[in-house]
Amino acid sequence: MNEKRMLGDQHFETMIAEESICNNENLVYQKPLKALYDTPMHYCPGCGHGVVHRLLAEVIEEMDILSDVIGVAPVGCSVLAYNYLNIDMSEAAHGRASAVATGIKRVLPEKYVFSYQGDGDLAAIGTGETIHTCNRGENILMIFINNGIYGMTGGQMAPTTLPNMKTTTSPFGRDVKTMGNPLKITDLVAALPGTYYVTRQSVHKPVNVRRTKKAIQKSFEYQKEGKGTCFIEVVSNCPSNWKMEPLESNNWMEENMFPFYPLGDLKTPNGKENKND
Ligand SMILES: Cc1ncc(C[n+]2csc(CCOP(=O)(O)OP(=O)(O)O)c2C)c(N)n1
Ligand code: SF4
Ligand SMILES: [Mg+2]
Repeated sequence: MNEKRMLGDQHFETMIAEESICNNENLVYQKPLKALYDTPMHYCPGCGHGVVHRLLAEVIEEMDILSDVIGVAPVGCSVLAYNYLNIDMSEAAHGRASAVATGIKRVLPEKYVFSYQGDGDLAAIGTGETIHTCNRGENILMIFINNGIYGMTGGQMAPTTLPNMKTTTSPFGRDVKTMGNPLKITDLVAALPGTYYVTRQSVHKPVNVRRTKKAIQKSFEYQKEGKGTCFIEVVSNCPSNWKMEPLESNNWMEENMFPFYPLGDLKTPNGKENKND
């Protein structure tokens, strides 16, 4: 008996159907395998970090700048970004990614340079570096993943944690009277003269994925023109430390994070603020 037939008719038919659609003419989507290693990522299911890595890889491949781009990884859940992106990358001490990126860009101005940081990294320990990099207008792209929490270290309160949001260090919810107000650092950097393009996006739905990809692409183009600092905040989730299923975390993010951190452009070259629909 034919070996495939032994698998059962239904399974055999599925295999035949898959074979007939998996060809180049029907290809609509595939991994950007030049810029992204073909390896599983360590991120928790549903986490936004992996999507942003993939978008970076897609843009880098499509712009054909694989050998011309240098990334700086943070300390945080995305500390291993260099294990996933097949480009030149450097690690930075906690909070210092934009300072390291500044140094790289100044020594190698012809390269496309980006830093990649979480909210604890960029808006807590790295606040000084962030503000001064943006104020100096360093010609780099800064990517900021805001999940409102210290993900890697077990879910402590971050500067971006929402009022009343529970974390391991605010178990009864963030009390702004004693713990301070959440820091909207993207609004701050948008007000600085050195930033050229500042936007806040997300990657939880296809339309948002496309907008974030476009923002990355535009930022690299502006960098080529020497325009100054481009800053992309991605409002993201942390299903594990929010203690939610992935879908639930995305719904929670829409209901709670987006009203506080509205999506859209905060600073554009034509001077207009564009809020997402
Ligand atoms: C100087 C220093 N202080 C503290 C730490 C501990 N630490 C590692 S990651 C992290 C927070 C990461 O949170 P975030 O930047 O929001 O990234 P996420 O994991 O949420 O993506 C902290 C406090 C460290 N590694 N080095
Ligand atoms: S702990 Fe949170 S931020 Fe870190 S990989 Fe898991 S879901 Fe993502
Ligand atoms: Mg975080």
